[in-house]
Amino acid sequence: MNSPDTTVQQAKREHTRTGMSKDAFQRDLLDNLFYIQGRFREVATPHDLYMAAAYTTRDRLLARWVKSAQTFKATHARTVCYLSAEYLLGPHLASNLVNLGITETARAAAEELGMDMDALIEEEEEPGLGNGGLGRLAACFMESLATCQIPAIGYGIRYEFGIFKQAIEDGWQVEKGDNWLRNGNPWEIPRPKISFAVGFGGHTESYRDERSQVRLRWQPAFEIRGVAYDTPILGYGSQNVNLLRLWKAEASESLDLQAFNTGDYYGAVHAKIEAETLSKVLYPNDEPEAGKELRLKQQYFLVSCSMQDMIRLHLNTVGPLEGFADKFTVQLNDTHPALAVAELMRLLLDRHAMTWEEAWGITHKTFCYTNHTLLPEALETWPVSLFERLLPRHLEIIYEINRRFLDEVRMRFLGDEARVRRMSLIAEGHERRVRMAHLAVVGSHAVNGVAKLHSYLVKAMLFKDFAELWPERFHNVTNGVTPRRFVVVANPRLAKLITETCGQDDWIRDLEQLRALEPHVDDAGLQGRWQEVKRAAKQDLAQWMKQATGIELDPESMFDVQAKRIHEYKRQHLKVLHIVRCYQRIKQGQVQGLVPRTFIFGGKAAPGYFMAKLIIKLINAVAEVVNNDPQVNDWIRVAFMPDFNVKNGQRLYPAAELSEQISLAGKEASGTGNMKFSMNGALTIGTLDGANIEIREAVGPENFFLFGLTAEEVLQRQMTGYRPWEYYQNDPELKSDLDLINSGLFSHGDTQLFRPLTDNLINHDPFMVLADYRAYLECQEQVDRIYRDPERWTRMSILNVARIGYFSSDRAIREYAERIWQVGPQPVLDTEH
Ligand code: T68
Repeated sequence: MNSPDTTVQQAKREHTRTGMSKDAFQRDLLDNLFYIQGRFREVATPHDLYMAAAYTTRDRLLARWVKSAQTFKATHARTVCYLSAEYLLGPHLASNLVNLGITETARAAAEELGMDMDALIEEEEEPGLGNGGLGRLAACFMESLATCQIPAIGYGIRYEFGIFKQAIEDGWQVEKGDNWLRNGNPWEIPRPKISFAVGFGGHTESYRDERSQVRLRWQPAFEIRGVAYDTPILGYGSQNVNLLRLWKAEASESLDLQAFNTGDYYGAVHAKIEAETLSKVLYPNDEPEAGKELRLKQQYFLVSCSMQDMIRLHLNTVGPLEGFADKFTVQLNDTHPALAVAELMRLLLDRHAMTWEEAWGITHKTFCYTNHTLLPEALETWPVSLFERLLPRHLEIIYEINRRFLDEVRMRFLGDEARVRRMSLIAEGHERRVRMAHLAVVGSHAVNGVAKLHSYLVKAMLFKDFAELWPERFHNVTNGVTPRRFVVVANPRLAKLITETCGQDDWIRDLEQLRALEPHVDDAGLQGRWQEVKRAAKQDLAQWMKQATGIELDPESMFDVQAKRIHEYKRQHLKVLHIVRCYQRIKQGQVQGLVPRTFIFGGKAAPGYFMAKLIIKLINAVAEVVNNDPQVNDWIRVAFMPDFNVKNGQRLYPAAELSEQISLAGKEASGTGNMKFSMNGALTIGTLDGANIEIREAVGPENFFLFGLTAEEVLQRQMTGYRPWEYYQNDPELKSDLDLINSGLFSHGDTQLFRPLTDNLINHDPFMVLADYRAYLECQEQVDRIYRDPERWTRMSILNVARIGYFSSDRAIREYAERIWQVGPQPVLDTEH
């Protein structure tokens, strides 16, 4: 037992690790440098200093974390479980300092020690455990859940390699491995004791239980283990800390023991390596699905560990599982974790001996599903044969869910067998496949899209049959992004200006308060400072770009940015056609009305997506010619920012003046970059797609550059037959732009290089680039006209920010909480201070 003395000492010591003063932070920084990194100031590397700063910050949030856990346990709080194969977190240090409210303290503490906090922040290698919007949304939601004081656990996979790093070599994308854990991860806490066995393969068998009932069970051929790694997620302006629990795959101990004991040393090591490959690497999206057995294994691994963990927590805190759906609500982030429906059924039926009706009642009350895409090629299906081999018990359960479900369909729609076939969880064909989206819809009590138009199309097209059967199940929750990371962390100058103008910083947790900017919109003082803030951000970006790519940006020119994954539906090539048009006009001396512009692109292409990679090459090819031609150089420049990730995004959003949101209407589910740019004062040029529509309504149509076909017009054109070659033949400028690309001018004389792209545009053009070309150019002329009037532009920019409050992820989370999850805030009290 501790003597009273040591307890007192311990308390003191704890206090030193949580103290929010500059002195405490400083002392602990040096302490951590010494005791964790084993270094002293004089020999510490920048990475040592970053680690010390990270641990010092982590110490300060652990107390809140423990208190949160205690509060949630004591109050039996209803908990949101977010199930997602991806979390695109971005660097932790700066954002945790902001959410702890100690950015300035930490900065001052470091400065006195001769350290530059910005340099330490730069040192952090971000966890890129996601592809793009979907993974970043999950990260924004975790932060907003904590800010809104809603108890939540995010479940995911601890990929050893996140999204690849992108280098540009000779204009082409080259993928490099993302070994983000190489130097250690100070933000996670391993929980070796929280681990679960996950089975694969084998067969199912029936047996009689103690009441002589015939039951089924699964005898897997092999098992691996999932071990929990926990990362605390801080809220802003609240004491609440939520948990991100990521699973790492390891060899099961029994397997270890067996193999080692029987003397098969190499066999045991091999099995270990094999097991660990399961959480090795994040799959890039958009690739053909064939043969991705490992991906299905990953999905099941995530789902099985997470559902077992929830059941463990429930049994430990609440007790009998009947009340499971009152304790937990589980959000499926797209269909990647949809297997959770079958896994919870299996656990309740086979392990906890429930009847089908009991188990289904709970399962159905537990799950909700968010859809993120309408693109047919992105809808997941898995071959039945693969299921049979890997997850035989789950296939049986899915068949039984389907049998009961289709009976319901038949009763409702007598004799409509076509409908039954369309709705079935199994697609019949030469290869039978499981439709994961149907499993998610049938297994959930709420289904939502991520912007108004998208949710409408989900109901009217994608899940039309389901919406006719269960209209009350379908919802819309328009996406949002966290202003902490995307304004306060990314753009501190703007944050400061907003706070000074509004007279308070409450806008950071209640983004609607940005409206307080509106009365000042015509204030010349504000306008001037607003322009200075943008100018400074442009200079920062120019400096970074010069050092990273050698390209010199002109901060005097308009920064026109398109940053997002490279995909044909997002139409980066439409932007390129605009650049080629500008180039030709300048070469022909038609510069009247033209405004100097810097075109900046950022984004990764899936490694197997040829056309997307060719678009990157085209951008860089055009950049090379444009940037090296003194005749056009003063007017336009083109830069491709390599390795667009969260960190680089934070450099881009503050510097952008024009945000390109130019997807073909009806294809972008929501978009979230559109919100990040607008929050940082960029004006949007965009189509009526995804959340663009709602952004335009919010900021006012007069403050948004609209062009292009509507989703409805797109459908009409497709039905009546779209003939892109007619545009090519009838629009001489369009023809000349495409011909110039094919002339070899941008490809050192190679007239074939870009043919796959131009031929596809002229002959097929599935995303109607040619149909929107003319409207886009005209709209860009309008952009130029307004940019030449800085006062007017600045006014529009301020209004964009003042009216963007709706697009905070806090608002989105409150909508989920009220309409979908039925959970309320559970404040964690600050008892210490
Ligand atoms: C995005 N989807 C939507 N998918 O495209 C975007 N896909 O409109 C929306 O704003 C965002 O989700 C958030 O709702 C994705 O990002 C993927 O990354 C993905 C990953 C794996 C497989 C399929």
